Amino acid sequence: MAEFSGTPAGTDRRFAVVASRFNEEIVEKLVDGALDALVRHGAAADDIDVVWVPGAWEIPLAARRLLATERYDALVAVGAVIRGDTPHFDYVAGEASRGIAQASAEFDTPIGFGVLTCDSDEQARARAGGAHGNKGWDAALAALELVDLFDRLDAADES
Ligand code: INI
Repeated sequence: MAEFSGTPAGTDRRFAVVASRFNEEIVEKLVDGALDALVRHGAAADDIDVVWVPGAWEIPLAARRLLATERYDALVAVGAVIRGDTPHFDYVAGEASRGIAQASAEFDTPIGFGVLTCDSDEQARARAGGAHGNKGWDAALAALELVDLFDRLDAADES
């Protein structure tokens, strides 16, 4: 039996953090968390790009653009969709998550999912460096782990 898992290792790998400006104060904290995770796990600052888009709706298209360049080993998507009084939330949150998953599958490249979908500002703050941690950090860690896991699977395939 062979067992595989990745360890978060960012050395000599290139990343982009795609961040949406809507609810910017919260998203900035997610970006900080993602960058911290990448750098602490060996990624060089010069190997990380941060790309801002207006809202979470725009993240999938920007992610596809970035992946099409083949410059990145993984992306980290961060944003904050917060429920309001209309069904708008459902469309933005649903399409952002679906689009990010599709881009990841189509380009066969990990995209850490750090887009908050919350009922309130309070819930979002708790997940952007508050009581529930930082989902930007978590998303970056997941992306780092998958990149390494796929490298190991490729190496096993070649041997
Ligand atoms: N975008 C977000 O990232 N978060 C939200 O909470 C949000 N709300 O609530 O409307 C939001 N809307 C903007 C959307 O992402 C697009 O930028 C906009 O519709 C223009 O295409």
